[in-house]
Amino acid sequence: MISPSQQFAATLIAELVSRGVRNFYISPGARSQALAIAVGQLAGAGKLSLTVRLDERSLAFTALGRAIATGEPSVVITTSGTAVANLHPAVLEAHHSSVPLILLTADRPSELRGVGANQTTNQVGIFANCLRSFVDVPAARPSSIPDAGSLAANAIANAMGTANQAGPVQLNLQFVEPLSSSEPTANSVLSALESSPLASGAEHEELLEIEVDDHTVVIAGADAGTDAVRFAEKAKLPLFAEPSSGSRYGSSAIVNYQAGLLGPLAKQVRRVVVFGKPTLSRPIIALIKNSSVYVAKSRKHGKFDVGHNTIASAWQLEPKGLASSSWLESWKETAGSSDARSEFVAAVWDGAGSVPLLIGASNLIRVADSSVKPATVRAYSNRGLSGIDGTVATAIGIAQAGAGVRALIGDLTLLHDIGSLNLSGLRHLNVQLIVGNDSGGQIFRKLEVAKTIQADLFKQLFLTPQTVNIEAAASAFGWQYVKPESVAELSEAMKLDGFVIIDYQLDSENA
Ligand SMILES: Cc1ncc(C[n+]2csc(CCOP(=O)(O)OP(=O)(O)O)c2C)c(N)n1
Repeated sequence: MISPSQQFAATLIAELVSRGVRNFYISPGARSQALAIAVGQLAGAGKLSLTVRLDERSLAFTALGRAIATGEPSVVITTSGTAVANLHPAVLEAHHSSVPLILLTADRPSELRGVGANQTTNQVGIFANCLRSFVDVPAARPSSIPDAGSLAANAIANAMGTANQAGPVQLNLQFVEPLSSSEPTANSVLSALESSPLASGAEHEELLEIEVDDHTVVIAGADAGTDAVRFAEKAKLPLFAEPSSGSRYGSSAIVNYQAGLLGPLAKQVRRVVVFGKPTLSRPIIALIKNSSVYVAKSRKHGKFDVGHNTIASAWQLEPKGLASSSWLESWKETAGSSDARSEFVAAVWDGAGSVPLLIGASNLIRVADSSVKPATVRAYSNRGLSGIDGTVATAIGIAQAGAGVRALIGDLTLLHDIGSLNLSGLRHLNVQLIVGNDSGGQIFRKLEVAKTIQADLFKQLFLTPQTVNIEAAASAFGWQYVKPESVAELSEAMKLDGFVIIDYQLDSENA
């Protein structure tokens, strides 16, 4: 017997695959069983890459990491109810940093909403304004089967941003009994479809010339990429590039621009040209607010304008004029900062080689920002919302793209996503979690409140020190565990293969 549910699910998955989508992620559940059977069949035939994870929050962040590293949409499949809600953090991050995700959320038929049916909530609008597109798809029935081809084509186009910015899309798929059947197989449906390459995102020709002089600097925030480097080098301008900008290399990059901004040089800046999304330092935001601002629109982060003072923006910027070499040299005179933390971060950054580096959202990315040398490191960071959640899972997804990963994270960031250490359903990967372990959120020591409230209250409310036995956790989840005592031992540990936690002790009093 053929169930309409299976026929629809097999066709939808086959349509996505025939249009070049390869990376599928699923958590177990009953309502989504037809989709599970279809992806399982195509995975068995080598037509797609399938990852099964128990926890939907881990699942979605793993899918996000894969999509960040590949630029291709990841498909995330869940059952109904709270399973869907668990996708929310990753969906928000994908929305704010334009990562293509296609969510296939199984649901009960609409007539069961609001009447107390088991595992049934209103999944329509659950992600509110975070989606590029949403369709509440009625259940397939013998009399009517939804058009899977156009649903798949539109989902891919909207996720990839062929008309707009990339981001998450949701197909909320209602299913009625019988929820699955052995026929038709997704393989037989796929073999009858023509295959086409994945649609790519929109290309923008818009170009703007910006006059530059000895009062101009270039700021490269998250995902600024090579454009910022090209602009700065062509005009001989100082380049202030965050570690996850993809621009912290070349002859224009300034290591400790933050220190420079605290001195007299800052007063000479009148014009800034911004690429990507700068988020790491207050001096940079202050500089942007006090200058004439020109912005390169970013495929990932759109038009950055935190100071509401952008004079002009375009997709491509070209410098008009040239700064004198003394302007650039004067910025290079500020040395990078150096202490135990920056030595630790430098060892990870300098040893990155061709392995991608994911930097967690906390103190260590700021240490990197003020100290690491210009180098072509493939660095990533979830700067859409700068959450400390889902970082282990994001790292695993990046590793799945093929080149392994190292994640530089704080101890609370590890604990927040400890469930993602669960390796069941994952193949062998090279994933190193390099934990700067200073027992708590040392980033908060930089807040004004650290000086204004009692020390023990500050510790209880902000630092939130932890005493988890990370070695035992590593062993419970089947990860290797190493505890280097020096930077030299850390560099040795970074040569290990497989799933490894590197627990590096840092001072908890002097962050
Ligand atoms: C999901 C989420 N919750 C809370 C925060 C606020 N927050 C920012 S940094 C931080 C502490 C991070 O501590 P840790 O990972 O140990 O890094 P450290 O600052 O010590 O280097 C917290 C709770 C956040 N960014 N994301």
